[in-house]
Amino acid sequence: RSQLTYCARAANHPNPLARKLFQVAEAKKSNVTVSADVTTTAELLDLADRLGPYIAVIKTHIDILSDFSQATIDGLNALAAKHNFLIFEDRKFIDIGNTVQKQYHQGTLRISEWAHIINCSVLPGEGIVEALTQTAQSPDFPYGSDRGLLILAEMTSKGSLATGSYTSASVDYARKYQSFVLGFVSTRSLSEVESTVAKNEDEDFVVFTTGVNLSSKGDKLGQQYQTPQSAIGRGADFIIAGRGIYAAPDAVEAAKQYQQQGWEAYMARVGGQ
Ligand code: UP6
Repeated sequence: RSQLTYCARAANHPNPLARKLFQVAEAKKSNVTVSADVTTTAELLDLADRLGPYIAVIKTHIDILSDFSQATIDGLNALAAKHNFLIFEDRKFIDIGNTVQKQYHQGTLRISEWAHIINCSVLPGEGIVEALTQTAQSPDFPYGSDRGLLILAEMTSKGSLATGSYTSASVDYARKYQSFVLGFVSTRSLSEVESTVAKNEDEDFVVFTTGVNLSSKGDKLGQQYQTPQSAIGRGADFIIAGRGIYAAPDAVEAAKQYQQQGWEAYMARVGGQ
């Protein structure tokens, strides 16, 4: 887990999008990613606008919207600019390289056009990371270094099989494709996980942790929660909360509460610098 401030990490990180992430966190004093798992464009844009001031990143599942259209993209882009947050599409790509390239950069959802951050599973092997990196770094990809990938290295659901050699391979590929891989979706820092690829002295992967909730320990479908304090103590740089925020009686109040607790836990981790 990093003991450095977002400010220091923003100053030193070789990846421009990672720098931007840390700058946004610092500027807004927020490490909250809201998982806006609502099913209409109107609800998504309403949440993004109301919670925008308190979050660093909005995480979407764009394929659960019943009415996705150009208006969804335009609305998200406008709100990201208005409130200075980044957009993370939690599509969890998991297929052969040739397929994921099309899912990312073509198709109905046009994910590359509006999502700063995407994620993938390494179940298919190294090729998936190689393929997404290749697309993002091809000369005719118009979004340049404003795009990045997180590797889904662990999962929060009960009985998750994303452990052991799967998690180690996630670290291997993150190290190998550092130019496009920002870091991980994981429940903790993975810097001490055994890997076949040597650790670079100054590597600084960004850790996003899902399954953060202040008032629940889990749901009836196997989700398992930890608190912001616990997640950040274990190495999360950004805490991801869905129902804990959007399903709270007052989503804005909840977002402020996660923001405050997330920030205090971060301050404690960096020693109040
Ligand atoms: N998510 C997890 N666990 C993982 C990976 N992703 O919960 O291991 C995603 C879910 C959902 C969000 O797809 O969008 O994070 C969690 O929502 P919740 O806070 O409402 O449980």
